[in-house]
Amino acid sequence: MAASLQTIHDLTNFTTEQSFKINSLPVLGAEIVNIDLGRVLNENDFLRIKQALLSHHVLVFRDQDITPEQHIEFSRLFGPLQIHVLKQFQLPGYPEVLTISNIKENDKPIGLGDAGAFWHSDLSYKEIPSLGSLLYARQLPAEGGDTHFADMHLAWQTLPTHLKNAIEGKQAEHTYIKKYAELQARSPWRPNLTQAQLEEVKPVVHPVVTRHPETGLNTLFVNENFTSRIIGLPQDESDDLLAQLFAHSVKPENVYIHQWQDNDLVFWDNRSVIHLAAGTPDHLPRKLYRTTVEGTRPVAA
Ligand SMILES: O=C(O)CCC(=O)C(=O)O
Repeated sequence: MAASLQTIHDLTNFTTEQSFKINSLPVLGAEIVNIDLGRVLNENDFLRIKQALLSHHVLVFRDQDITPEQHIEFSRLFGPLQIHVLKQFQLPGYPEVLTISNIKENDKPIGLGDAGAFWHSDLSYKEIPSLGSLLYARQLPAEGGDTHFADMHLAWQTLPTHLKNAIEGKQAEHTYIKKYAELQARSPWRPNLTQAQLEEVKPVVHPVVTRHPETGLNTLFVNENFTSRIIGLPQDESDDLLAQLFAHSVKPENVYIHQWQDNDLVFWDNRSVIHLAAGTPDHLPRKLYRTTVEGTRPVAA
């Protein structure tokens, strides 16, 4: 991961270890209890968290009481942070923090309320997609608002042979604007993208099957929100193949459903999972803050 161990060592050499527990969740993911992410982390604690992320792909830190500065500081231990193209939804004063919320103030949305309406891996539409995202619950609805996570290593492992053969050696285009018009039709408050924003999110091409840079595991690296076509196939064949890959990826046996608790901070590995915001009734306020850690250029398996 990007933060050098020396930096971590310098930061944490003299802090005491925290005695947190890591409990596996069903299908994928782990819950971490008895840790305070607001404290400077001891090097051993950092390494345990990093290893847990690689093993479980989704980490649920319970009962966090942290400031935006602490959220950013913890996130930065894993690499530089990426700034979302919709800058109007930054937490004021903190460009690294994207507000995800259905709340409106003076008739204006304070956050990206429909983020995650389609399955995706964050920033797969960038040349350098995200290593992971850290989403911190600040206000939760009484019902709804779950986030679903699908294991894309398992998706690859269980892919039928004819589909594995169909995608062997293939690359796919990812574009931020694939579903943008559809999202604008559902959420009329979604701003039109400026020319400068469009320049920031030009289509990119990534391998369909990638190798996780740290574990070496193969991953199916396509998602409904951003993957627009398989290079070299006619569009109808590509649409049909992608539809089969999307449907396979999110079979219930591949999916962990996170039901948020107050003050959860969830850290997921965008190289291992895709995720979906299952939806919140409009009248129930929901607000979360997200940081996004930069990864590396995806490499073919
Ligand atoms: O709000 C959620 O549950 C998930 C948001 C999401 O998909 C994202 O931040 O990429």
